[in-house]
Amino acid sequence: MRSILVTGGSGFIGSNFLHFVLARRPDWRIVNLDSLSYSGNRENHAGLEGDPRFRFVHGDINDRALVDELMRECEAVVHFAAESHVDRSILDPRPFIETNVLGTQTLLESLRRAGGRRFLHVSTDEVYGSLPLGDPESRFSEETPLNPHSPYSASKAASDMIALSYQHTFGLDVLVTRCSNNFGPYQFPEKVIPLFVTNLIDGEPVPLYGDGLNVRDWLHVEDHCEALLAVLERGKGGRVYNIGGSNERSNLELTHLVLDIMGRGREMIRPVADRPGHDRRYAIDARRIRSELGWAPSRSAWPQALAATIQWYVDNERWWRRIKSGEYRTYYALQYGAR
Ligand code: NAD
Ligand code: TDX
Repeated sequence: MRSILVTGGSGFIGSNFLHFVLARRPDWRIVNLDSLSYSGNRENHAGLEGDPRFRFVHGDINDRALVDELMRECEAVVHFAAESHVDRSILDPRPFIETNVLGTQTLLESLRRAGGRRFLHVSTDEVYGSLPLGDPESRFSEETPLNPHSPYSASKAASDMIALSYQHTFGLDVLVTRCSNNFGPYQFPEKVIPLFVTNLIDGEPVPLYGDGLNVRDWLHVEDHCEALLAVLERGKGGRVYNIGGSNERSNLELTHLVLDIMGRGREMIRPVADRPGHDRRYAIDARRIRSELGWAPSRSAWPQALAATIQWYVDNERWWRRIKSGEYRTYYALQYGAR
């Protein structure tokens, strides 16, 4: 039996990873350490709570004593825990430094003391910065220099480099993955797809930033989970792996598709002031993970995969309505009220 420590497993991608792995590796045990910040939700893994292979620990990755204790029990760490929303990092960068930078270093230090464990650091394409719209062939490779622009991506780039420095200096078995934008079930409804879908269910307009021409490369969360499992099991220590869907869409194209699938008209678009420092385009060159580990996305094709995700939010209204009725309202007023 393999024993894995997952951090941030109560969030969007982490909770999908728990379900994905326990369904495919019946002899694995997973401990999920999560502080249940605004985006962490125990309901995301309620179906696993009675499973003897799963344990939830409510705690912070900056709690060194707790981390040391959990580290002793496991053979590998998959590190998702983070402050993950660019817009929140513009409102208040501090928690991003505390969790993404200091929290990651706390885990690495504990790993260094324990020795002999694999550490998979889950990162993002945003660390590479932004690509121009006029050069559609340009992509981020693993050799592209890091050039982050938001407090969020700067904190993730810092944590990537600290993780790799522990590999280089102390010889730890560290891997870094950098993935493009994910979509799928259990995504916190302040990220663009669940925000737009749930607004439309409520008959509310969708706030589109700037000219809507910013491009993102959309990957289904289960394709991301499959890539992470491949890297965890077969990746080469010390390596960075890009993960992407080759599914580039402008925000305007995405918005039109969501409106069409939901049978709503273009009048539901509310153009709002742009995000400060808004990165123009992300696009991933995923040739390394394809050739070394044989991974390729199989669940991300649009419009079917987007329609299935929209249907999940239609079918799981209770899940998102509880979130949207809480602290979320204060955030929404602050973020969009005067825009
Ligand atoms: P999320 O915000 O949905 O989940 C983050 C989780 O981390 C939450 O459960 C939260 O409670 C937990 N957490 C936050 N601070 C913590 C702390 N100090 N201690 C313990 N737990 C803490 O985020 P997500 O979208 O699932 O992203 C997960 C990871 O994947 C992040 O590292 C993010 O940078 C990366 N990533 C996300 C995307 C994407 O499109 N969402 C793409 C590429 C990479
Ligand atoms: O209300 C909105 N209107 C809008 O036009 C929101 C919330 C977003 N947008 C635009 C901004 C982006 O160009 O949609 C695009 C996607 O925005 P987000 O969902 O906030 O994601 P993004 O900023 O691209 O970052 C996401 O992908 C990379 C995740 O949140 C990160 O954690 C991940 O690293």
